[in-house]
Amino acid sequence: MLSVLVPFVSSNVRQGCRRAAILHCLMSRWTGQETLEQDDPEMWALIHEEKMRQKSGLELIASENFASRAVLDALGSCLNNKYSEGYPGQRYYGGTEVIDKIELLCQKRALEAFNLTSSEWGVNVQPYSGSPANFAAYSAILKPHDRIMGLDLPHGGHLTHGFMTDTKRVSATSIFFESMPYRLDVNTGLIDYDMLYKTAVLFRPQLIIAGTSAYSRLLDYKRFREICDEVKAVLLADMAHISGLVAAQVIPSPFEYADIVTTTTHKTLRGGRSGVIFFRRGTKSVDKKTGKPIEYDYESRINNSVFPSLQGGPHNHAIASVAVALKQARTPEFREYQSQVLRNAKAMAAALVERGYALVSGGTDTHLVLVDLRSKGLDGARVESVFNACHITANKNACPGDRSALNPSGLRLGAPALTSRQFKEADFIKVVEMLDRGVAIAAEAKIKSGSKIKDFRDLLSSDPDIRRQLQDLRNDVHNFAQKFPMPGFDDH
Ligand code: DSN
Repeated sequence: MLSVLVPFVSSNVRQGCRRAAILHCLMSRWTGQETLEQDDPEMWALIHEEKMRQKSGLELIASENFASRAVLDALGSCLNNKYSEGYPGQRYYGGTEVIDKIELLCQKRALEAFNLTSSEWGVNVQPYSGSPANFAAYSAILKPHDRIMGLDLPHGGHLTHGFMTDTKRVSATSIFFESMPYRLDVNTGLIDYDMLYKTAVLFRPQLIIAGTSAYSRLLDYKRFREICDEVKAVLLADMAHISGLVAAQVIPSPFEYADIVTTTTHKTLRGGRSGVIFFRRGTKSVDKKTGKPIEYDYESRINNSVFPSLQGGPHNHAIASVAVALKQARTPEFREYQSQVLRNAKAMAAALVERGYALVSGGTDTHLVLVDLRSKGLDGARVESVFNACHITANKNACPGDRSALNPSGLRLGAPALTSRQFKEADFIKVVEMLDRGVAIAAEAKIKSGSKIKDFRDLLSSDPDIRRQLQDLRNDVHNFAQKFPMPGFDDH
């Protein structure tokens, strides 16, 4: 039919017209109603591949989870289309009536999920994730070069808590503020609060962060508060890893003691990827001389810090997905899920100890365990590589005493994601059996490959016997994992 349209023109022009006509024809057929599979089969195939990876593997990354279909529906909704810089009632864009309702609903649910009253706490639900939330909170209440203290990254802290090495200020937190870490007592694997106190008295920080990324024990928020009061520091609790456990009230809450609380929303809380900042509001204290109330002044500072200081348009689809997760967080099913996360983590810890593994702090009170592989003559990087080859996903992690973050001794294992797939204690014991097989393969491969990690990785794909063992374990992992349902997926 196209050739009928251009029968009398020269060959070059005819070819050009033909191309344009085909293009036009293709473009005019595109309506925006095409499915992803029709519109972009390449991307569809990659997403499908990732979906199969998630379903057929064992997901043990402590900071990951499987969001519900409702959360994914909100994330993939038309809210992605809307700009709404500003806050409810004060936007820089038109057409934000519905967005205002969504953000206010998310704020209300955030307070309800943690049993907070709006007279004592306010909340900002716009941070794009946990790192921006932390930086927004710091820059709201600190001046450049003010002093902060956070748990050192190799001891279980987070990059944004001020990480720096001997030679480099790695995190922006350590570039823009002066950072002094506190650490674990290496003998117990527990936070050394006495040393934190002594250092804080000398360093006089304006802010102390109570938060962790790879610490399996409960935080003593009361002790943090006492230290902060002693040195007149603000106490910021970063509950990113544990916010689902806190919402379910299965571990202690930081809200009784903290001034500011930040969190991501996609870890134990199981929402979309986003961040939240809670801040105290109302009366802080009474002036002893004048008897007048002294009010908290965090609200406008934090709101201004998030927008317009650091961010532009809020991710409304993410905010809606967080609101959905916060509604779920008030259900009995969610509380039962979080209790099961704790039971599963404990079962995993006990099974590991039974098989002779050393755990930092000896066990767990939370959703994760930190395995110190030094007693097995191994390291996190080698074991992580073997696990990857068998579709067991976990991450290498520094242990107290480690010198290298790229080749650390530890392995962090978390229970939240598999618990969302209905794994129970007995299933985690089976998981540990498979982890142990992986570690045995890593030990054998290390003996065969020598001291270089590159040789170790090469050997995993070149040594026939190791390859066979990896294949056997991978098959067992697949057969086991596929039996369990996947929240949010069509084909379970
Ligand atoms: N990257 C996250 C974690 O794995 O702990 C923290 O942001």
